[in-house]
Amino acid sequence: MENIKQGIVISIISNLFFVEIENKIYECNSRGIFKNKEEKPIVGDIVKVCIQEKQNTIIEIINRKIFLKRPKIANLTQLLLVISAKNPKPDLLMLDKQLAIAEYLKINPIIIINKKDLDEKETNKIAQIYSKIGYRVIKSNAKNIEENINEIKSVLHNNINVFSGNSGVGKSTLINRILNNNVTQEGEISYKNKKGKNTTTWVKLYKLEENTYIADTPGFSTFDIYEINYKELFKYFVEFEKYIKKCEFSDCTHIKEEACGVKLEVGKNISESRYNNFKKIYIELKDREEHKW
Ligand SMILES: Nc1nc2c(ncn2[C@@H]2O[C@H](COP(=O)(O)OP(=O)(O)OP(=O)(O)O)[C@@H](O)[C@H]2O)c(=O)[nH]1
Ligand SMILES: [Mg+2]
Ligand SMILES: [Zn+2]
Repeated sequence: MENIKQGIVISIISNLFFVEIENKIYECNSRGIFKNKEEKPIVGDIVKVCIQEKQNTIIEIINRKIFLKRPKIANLTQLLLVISAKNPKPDLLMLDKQLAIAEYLKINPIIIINKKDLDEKETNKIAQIYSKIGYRVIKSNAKNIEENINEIKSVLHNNINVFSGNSGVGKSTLINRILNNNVTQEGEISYKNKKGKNTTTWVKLYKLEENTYIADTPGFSTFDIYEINYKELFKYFVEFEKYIKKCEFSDCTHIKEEACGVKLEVGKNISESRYNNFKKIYIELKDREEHKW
C-alpha cells in the first residue's frame, strides 16, 4: 500500500535525497519528472514522499517560497553572514554583496565576525560599521564559544538558518559548537582539500530543535548577485536611503554626480568601505548588463 508523507530535504548526495519526516531521515530517489535540473528538489524544499518497502520516492515539491542560487538552498529565513577578523582576512566586499542579496530577497541577515581572538581591534572596527547602520552583529570565537553560545542560539530560534561566507572563516566550527558535537567534521565523510583541511563540500541542513534548522554550506570565493539591476542597487544599501532625497537629480546614480546626497555623507554617516563596495558592485553589475547581448 502506498504511504504518502511530507518532509523537508536536508541533504543531497549525488542522486540520493535525504528527507526528514516526523524526526526520521528517509533516503529517497526522485521521480523521473524532475529530470530537468531546474525542477529537481534542492535542500530546504518541502516535498511529498511516497514511502514504500523497497524504495522511497519524492513525488512532488510542494513548497519553495524562496531560494538562493549559491549556496543552493530553498526556504531559508535567515542568513548568518560569517567573516573572520583574520586568516582569511575580512572580505567586506563579499559581505556587502551578501547583505544586498539578503535585502533584495527579504531574508533577515545577521553578521558574525568570527576569530575575534585573532584581532580584537579589527573585529570591533567592523562591528562598528555594521551595527551603526542597524545590522545585528555578533562577535565570536568559535574555538571558545561558551561566552556567547546563548546569544547565537537565540537568534537561530524558529528559523531556517544558512551560514555563508568564504572558505576558512569558521562556519563548520561554529555549527559544530552550536550542535554540541562534530557532525560536520567527524560524523560523516569529510573531504580534505589540498592543504589537508576539512572543507565542506555540500549544503546540509541540521535540525537544532523543532522549527529550527541550520545549514552548513561550502565556502565560496565569488558570490553572484546578477539578479539585482545595477540601477536599483542603492536600495539594498540600507543606510543610503536617508540621504537620497538630498541628491540634486532624481535619477542620480550616486556614482559620478557632484551634488549627490549619498556621496556627501561618505566618511561621515556612510562608511568609506560601504560606499566603495557599492561602487565596485555597481560597476560589476553594470558591466554584466552591458555585455549580456
Ligand atoms: N583562532 C580561531 N580559529 C578558528 C575560529 N573558528 C574557526 N577556526 C579555525 O579556522 C579553520 C577553518 O574553520 P572551518 O570551520 O573549517 O571553516 P569553514 O568556514 O567551514 O570553511 P569551508 O568549509 O572551507 O567553507 C579551522 O582550522 C578552525 O579550527 C576562531 O574563532 N578562532
Ligand atoms: Mg566548512
Ligand atoms: Zn546621489
